Amino acid sequence: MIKLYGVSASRAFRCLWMLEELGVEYELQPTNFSDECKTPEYKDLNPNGRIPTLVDGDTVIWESMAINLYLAAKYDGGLLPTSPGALGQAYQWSFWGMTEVEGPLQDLMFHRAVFPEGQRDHKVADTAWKALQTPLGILDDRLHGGKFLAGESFSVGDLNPASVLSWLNLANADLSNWPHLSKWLETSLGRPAAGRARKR
Ligand SMILES: N[C@@H](CCC(=O)N[C@@H](CS)C(=O)NCC(=O)O)C(=O)O
Repeated sequence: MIKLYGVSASRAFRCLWMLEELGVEYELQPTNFSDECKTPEYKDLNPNGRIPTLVDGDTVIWESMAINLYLAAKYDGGLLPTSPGALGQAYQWSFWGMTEVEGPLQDLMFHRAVFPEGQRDHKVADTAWKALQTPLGILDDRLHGGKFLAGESFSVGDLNPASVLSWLNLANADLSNWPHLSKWLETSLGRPAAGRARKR
């Protein structure tokens, strides 16, 4: 059976969401991000010592976006775009989420909401919020012309970036400047599979 190592309050949420969308049988192997992912046994699977990691038979994959692209390709849930152009866009928005958004968004989330007040650096949060203006505007513009990012229906090309952008909610970010993004994010995160993943 497919095994996912991680906890839902982590980047493993992204893969739990995908597994729940696909409706495949899987086991969540609870693994925290402080010590349980640093053991030699775990590092045999993922030498980075980070969660999530997916084990599917002989296949071991780490990196949350890669896990989701693999799952969408292997299991038929209609979540992998079929045309090469739309597939390319699914990769594009997945990599964009990781390279253009995740870093500053993590800073924003930690320094605005997650860290206890005494450990927050408001300058870091302000710099991160400034850095996010351009990518968030780009996504909003893209969604002005359509509901989905890769093809004509919800796909891994939406799930991957939406799972990264879900941190905007944890950071209590005001999205009123980007109504198309805001609607897409709300609709994506409102999918029943995302709700089930949050409860794992
Ligand atoms: N790029 C990786 C990042 C994985 C990652 O940083 N996971 C965090 C938990 S959300 C972790 O394991 N942190 C432990 C550490 O960095 O020591 C992915 O998307 O899978």
